[in-house]
Order: sequence, then C-alpha cells, then structure tokens
Amino acid sequence: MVHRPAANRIGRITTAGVITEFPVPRSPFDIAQGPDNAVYFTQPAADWVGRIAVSGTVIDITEFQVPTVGGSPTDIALGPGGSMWFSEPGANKVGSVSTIVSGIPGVPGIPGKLGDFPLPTAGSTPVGIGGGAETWFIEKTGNKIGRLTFAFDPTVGDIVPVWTDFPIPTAASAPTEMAFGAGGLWFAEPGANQIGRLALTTIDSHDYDRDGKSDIVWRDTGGNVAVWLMNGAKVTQSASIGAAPTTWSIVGQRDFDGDGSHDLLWRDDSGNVAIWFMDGTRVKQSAVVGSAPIAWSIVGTTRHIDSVGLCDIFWRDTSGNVAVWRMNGAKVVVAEGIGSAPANWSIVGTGAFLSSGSTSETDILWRDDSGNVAIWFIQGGIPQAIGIGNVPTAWSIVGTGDFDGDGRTDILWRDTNGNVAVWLMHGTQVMQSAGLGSAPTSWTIVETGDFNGDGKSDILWHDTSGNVAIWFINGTQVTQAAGVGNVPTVWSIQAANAD
Ligand SMILES: [Ca+2]
Ligand SMILES: [Ca+2]
Ligand SMILES: [Ca+2]
Ligand SMILES: [Ca+2]
Repeated sequence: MVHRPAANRIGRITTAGVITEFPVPRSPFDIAQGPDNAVYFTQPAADWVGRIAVSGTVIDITEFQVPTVGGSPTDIALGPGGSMWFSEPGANKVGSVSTIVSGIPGVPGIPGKLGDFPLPTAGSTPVGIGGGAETWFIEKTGNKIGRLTFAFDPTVGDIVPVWTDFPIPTAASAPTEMAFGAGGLWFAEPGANQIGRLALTTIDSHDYDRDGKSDIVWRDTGGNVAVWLMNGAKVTQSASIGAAPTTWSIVGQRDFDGDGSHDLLWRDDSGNVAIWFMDGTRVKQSAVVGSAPIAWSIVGTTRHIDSVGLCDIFWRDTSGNVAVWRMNGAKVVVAEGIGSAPANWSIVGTGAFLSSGSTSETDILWRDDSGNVAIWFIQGGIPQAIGIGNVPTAWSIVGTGDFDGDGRTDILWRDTNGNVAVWLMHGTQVMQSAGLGSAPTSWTIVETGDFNGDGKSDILWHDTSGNVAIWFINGTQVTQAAGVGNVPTVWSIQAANAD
C-alpha cells in the first residue's frame, strides 16, 4: 500500500504492478497491515484512524475517531495485544485501536475499541512508532526512544501503563522514524546526520566491534587475552587485547559505559574489581572500580538502563546474601543488599524473564540442590520469589538467552548424558519445553550469544581437544551446527557470565 494524502485515497499495487485506488473519507497519512486482513491508516487532520478491508469487490471501510481532539494520529504499527498502535504528537499521547484478533487468543476481539495513553513527560512529541511485543515510539522533541508496556500494580489493583525512556546521546538529534533490525531498534536522527541503534534484548552481549553480533573472548594460562570477532561461524578477525596477571580473572562482559563496545570486568584474588573499557579490539581505558571482601563473588552482570546507571553487577556472599552494584561507567552509583537465600540455592542466571529487554528490572534465576527452579522478580530493588518447578538433578541449567527472539530470557538445560533442552519463558510460565539435540559429553556449552545477529541467542560449544562449534538456534530448532576452529587447550573461552 502507498498513501496518497492529497487525493484522500489509499492505493494498492500488486506484485504485477497493477494499481487500484480506494477513496477514503479523510486525508490518510501512515498505513500499516493489521492482523485481521485489513490495513489501518491514520488521518491526522481530524483525529481519525481508519480500517480498510478488501475482499473481491467488497470494500469495507470503518473509521474510529480518537478520543483526544487535536491528537493528530500520525504513525501506526501493529503492536501488543493484536491492536494497532499510533502516535498522537498533538496530544503527547500514544493511542491504540483494537482489531478483530485483539484480546484473548482464539476469541474474536471487538474491533474499534480505543485506548488513549498520555506520556508522563510533557512536550515529548511522539512520532514514529513500532510494534512487536511492546509499543515503541520516537519522542522527537524529547530526543528519546520511548517504550510503553503494561504491568499489574498491586497498589492500584489493576493493569497500569509503564513508560520507559531511553535518552539519545546526541542532543537535538530530532529522531523521526524507526525500524526493527539486526541487534535492536534502529532510528533516524536527521538533526544529527546519524542513524541510531538501541540494543533491545538480553542477547546483545559480548559484542566488541558494535556489529550486533556476539564475539568470543579468550584467555591463556599465561594471562594473555584475545578476541575473535565473529560473523556467524566465521572468525572475521582474531586479535590480541593485552595481558593481565593470572591473579586477575575476567568475571563479566558488558557495555559499562554505553558506547556500544562491550567491556571486560575483572576481579583479583584480593577482591579488587576493575574494568577494561574496550573500543573494538583495543583497551581504551583501564579503570579501578573498587573492592569487596572475598567472601563475596560476582554472580552476574546485566545491562540495566535507568536513572542511576547502565549496568548492574550482582554479588553473593558465602552466607547467601545477595547485593547489587548499580554501575555508571566505572563508578558504583548505588551498592545495596537485595535479599538472601539459603546456601543450597545457587544463582544460575540473570535476565528479563517477564518483560522485554535490557531495560526492565533484572530477574535472578535460582536452582537448589534438589532440582527446584525459582526466579526472583525484582521490582524497586525488592525481590519477589516465585517457584517455577522441579527438574531432576541430572539436568543442569547451562545458560540463559533469548532463543526465540521475543525479548524475554529463556533457559538452556543439559543433562549428564549430553542432551540439550530449552525452556522458552514468559514470566513464570514455561511456554514451551523442547529438546534441541545431543552432543558427546567431551563437549561443553561455554556460553550463549547471538553470533549471526538474527536477534536469537545461539549456543557456543568447546570440547576437550580445543574444538569450537556453534549451534544457531531459532526457538526450539537448531537451524545450523557449524564448526568454528581449533585452538590449543592452553586457551579458554571466557564465558560472558549470566547472559
Ligand atoms: Ca561483534
Ligand atoms: Ca563499552
Ligand atoms: Ca525468549
Ligand atoms: Ca542467532
């Protein structure tokens, strides 16, 4: 479809080049395919959203007037709940209109039910909009990317909108339109002659050259550090990074300063913490972070953009206490305890099991020595522990990642016979549980990562002879199993630590 504002028509061109034009009552601006064999379009001038469905010679046009006068519905996209979502720059709102498939899966929805959600910050001017599992929009004068999700608020007793802002680093970039692509959400910055990318999911991890594909960090027994820049199963560059005394270990890989290149988190035998800030394969700065008693171990790192910082470092001590350092660059902005769990429970992963992205509060995945699985959903620094189930202890959680690309963290399992399985998660629900295959026990899953940049986590394998291989994953399927190379066994892959 193309829009023809001046002619008050919607046009359709077939792949054979045949154009048909359909008159509509008011001047249309943007159009998007709905989930119900219809096309939805905005009509900014009079605050309407229209729906057109064509079946043979029957043309069905329905129009819905949005509640806010002067909202000027502008951009439109299919988003959460099977609804169409649109920006209302004139009213500083995001609106929605339900479709036939909205609501409960399998039950026909009521089309034309309108939602109207005022942005919390005045003068944001929402324009470009993008759907998917959440509603994303551009805040043109706010110079931000915005996200609208919904969560149950026990104090209100209802589902409430949750707004999250992602400020664009360059001032007055005048962002306009967005599209989902490799490695995240891409947007145009006409005011700055730039294209921006916002990494969206937990899988945007251990990427050093900012190409949206995970890379592999190595360390040898002498303390040398090297990196393989990856493109699928191909090593595009193998580079030495530097060396550190073997009293220091790499305990995390995150983008601590938000420059797009992931950084190396170090800890030494005495409890000191440091970061190598990376620029591709080069250490641009080595910084001391601080120190913690050696009874405390770093058990995970997560990206966590909020008002206090960019990343979290999770700690646990030998008594079972859990603490977090909220980081901004090399600075610990907040250090706080968040709870405690008996010592027979171990932290086996961190992620975003409920809501999408690098952004929401991080959840902590636990397992005990009897096979029980639980998640701490952390809201405002307070964990809520929820049991997920029990799995025989022959199975271990060997990684987390987003294997189906829905923005929510999933769980990777392996048993003592070498079988591999995945749980695709949505909050506390195991939406799908499936075997992925099997590999000899001489092979170990060392980490997950998105090595081909398709937005879905893959599995990195290493065997006792130094062979490296990758399973590329799409949900519950191994789409490709590929050898990467062989490296002398004095070199070890540095696991990214709780991807
Ligand atoms: Ca990369
Ligand atoms: Ca960085
Ligand atoms: Ca997922
Ligand atoms: Ca992938």
